[in-house]
Amino acid sequence: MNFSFHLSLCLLLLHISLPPQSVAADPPKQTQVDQNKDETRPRAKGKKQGSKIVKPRISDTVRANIYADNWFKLFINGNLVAVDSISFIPHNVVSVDILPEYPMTIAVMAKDNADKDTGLEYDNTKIGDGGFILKFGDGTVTNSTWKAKSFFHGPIEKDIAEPKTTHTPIPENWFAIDFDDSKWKQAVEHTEEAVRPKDPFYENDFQGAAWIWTKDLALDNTVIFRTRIASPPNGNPLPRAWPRGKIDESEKR
Ligand SMILES: [Ca+2]
Ligand SMILES: [Ca+2]
Repeated sequence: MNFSFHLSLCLLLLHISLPPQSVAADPPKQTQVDQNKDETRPRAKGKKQGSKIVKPRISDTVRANIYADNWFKLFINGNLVAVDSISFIPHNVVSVDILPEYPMTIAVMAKDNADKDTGLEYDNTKIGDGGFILKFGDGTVTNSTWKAKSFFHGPIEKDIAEPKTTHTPIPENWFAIDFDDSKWKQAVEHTEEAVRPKDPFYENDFQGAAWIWTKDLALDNTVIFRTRIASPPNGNPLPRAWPRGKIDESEKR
């Protein structure tokens, strides 16, 4: 056996000893990894796919029915949730889905239709009156347990001939969870006859809710209401702590 024959034999044996699949062994494994990373695949219903995150569904929301004479904006736990889509007239009901979280601090700014300088409406010819009512699907309703404070009053002593008004500065954080409303008075309940709601009120569920304002339905024109709901008033169990995210509507970022 000469040297060159010996070298050829060794190379042949080395080639035979290499597993033929070793060169092409990676692609099937890579394909498997890619499948596991594919977030676009439809996931089996009701199964967690390697994640313990449970997201809320629309069936976890409740309906909020809100009517203001004449306008409102509403915050829940510091987040802007609903704004009356119609400025003053005609009167309307705003119905939105909300994802309740407890404790739930509700803060509402409500405005009667009133000129800022005279407190009058309809080209300074009339004194209008306010009113606010709300019902959530979890049983939350407006009543005299809410706090209420007026920030715009007039025309003072109903003087239409020479109307004067008072404006109280509105605190910047009036809608915050930790805002101190402990010195505010309770809201005052008013009768349906006094508020005289328009048709949309009767087409929506407000059963069990009371009309609220300050004691002066006619002359207090901008009123802020606040309340804190510890748990679902209808007795439902507390919802789990859903992942929610947070919208910053302040345009600060
Ligand atoms: Ca008024
Ligand atoms: Ca009004």
